[in-house]
Amino acid sequence: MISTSRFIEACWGRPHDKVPVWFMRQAGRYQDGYRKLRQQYSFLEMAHNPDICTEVSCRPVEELGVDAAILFSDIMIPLGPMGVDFEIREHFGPVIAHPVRTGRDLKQLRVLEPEDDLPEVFEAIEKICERLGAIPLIGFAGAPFTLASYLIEGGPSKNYLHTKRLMWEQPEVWRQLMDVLADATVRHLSAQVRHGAQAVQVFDSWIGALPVDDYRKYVMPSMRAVFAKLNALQVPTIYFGTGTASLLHAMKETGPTVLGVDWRTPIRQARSTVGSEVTLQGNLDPMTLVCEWDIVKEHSTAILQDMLGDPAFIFNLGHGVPPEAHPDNLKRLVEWVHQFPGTPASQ
Ligand code: 1CP
Repeated sequence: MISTSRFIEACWGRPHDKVPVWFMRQAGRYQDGYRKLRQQYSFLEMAHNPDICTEVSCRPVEELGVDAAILFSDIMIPLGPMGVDFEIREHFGPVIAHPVRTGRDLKQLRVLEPEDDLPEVFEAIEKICERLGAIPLIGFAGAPFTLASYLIEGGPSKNYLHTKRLMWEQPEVWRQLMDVLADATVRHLSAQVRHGAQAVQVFDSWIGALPVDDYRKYVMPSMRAVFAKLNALQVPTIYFGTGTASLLHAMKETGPTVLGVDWRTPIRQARSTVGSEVTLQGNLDPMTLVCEWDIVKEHSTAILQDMLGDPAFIFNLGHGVPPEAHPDNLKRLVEWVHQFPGTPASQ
């Protein structure tokens, strides 16, 4: 398929008209429409209902004019059919009934069969793609480390005590867990691509908890395997994490098409760290969105100027849209980003 999307072109570092933009967590509680739906349904009810999922995934494209949609789902969703009993608690996050801490716990996880286990997700993807027309849909999944951190800790964590303990004290169990989760990530994303997703993002949100030597030893092998398999699908692959200043080079070595950068690392510094062969995505501080427009403009302009003329750049936030963000700021930001050319005028 020949794509004319500026988002896809920028993923491949090819010329395009304007700087593409989308926002992590662009569907969510900052939107009136989302809040209204959430009064009627739980998060999981919404994510498992193809019509609601389609509506919530498409609205940001229609309301904000972003260049890509992201599937409304969660990194935890594939873990349900793999045998993990969890809930999503409001204002908190995922809570796992029986955390995975031993080789025996691990044996209870079963292989994900995406289309059999989660048919509603793939029905939603087909509906979203039909409604979006030329705007691409980004599929996503959690990365093995970040999924493992929820499974092992039993929920959100600050210090990743149990995760690091298992990783260091039971390296063989850790390796098996990484393999099981990497396999699920690849299966889930491959199925999303089969049903129409035109790019995939792997969220390793909490990978910044690791120093680079541990990343290389305990995580990198599984990430290399993930991207080797995903890249064979011939859609752009995006790898995102937070707190990654010292990890960016190693993350790049795992082979994604695009590297997501959080707001703590200046984007020009990220570029000089990783070289020119990978597209960068980022990295406005999400907290600017709760401020007056001038603040959003000032911070976004600095990023856009740093990346001016770089065809391998996608504008995004450094992490997800906060629930307190002003929707107007997001709308104006899309218009502002679109005033910047995607490649130098001379090309
Ligand atoms: O645009 C979108 O909203 C896309 C949908 C999306 C995505 C990409 C959701 C909906 N979750 C995710 C991925 C996700 N889930 C990540 C990676 C991205 C990131 O770092 O933000 C992570 C870490 C989770 C786990 C999770 N699920 C959390 C974070 C908890 C923690 O450890 O701090 C939370 C709060 C959830 C629930 C959730 N997922 C999504 C939404 C809109 C919500 C809130 C549910 C609600 O409405 O109450």
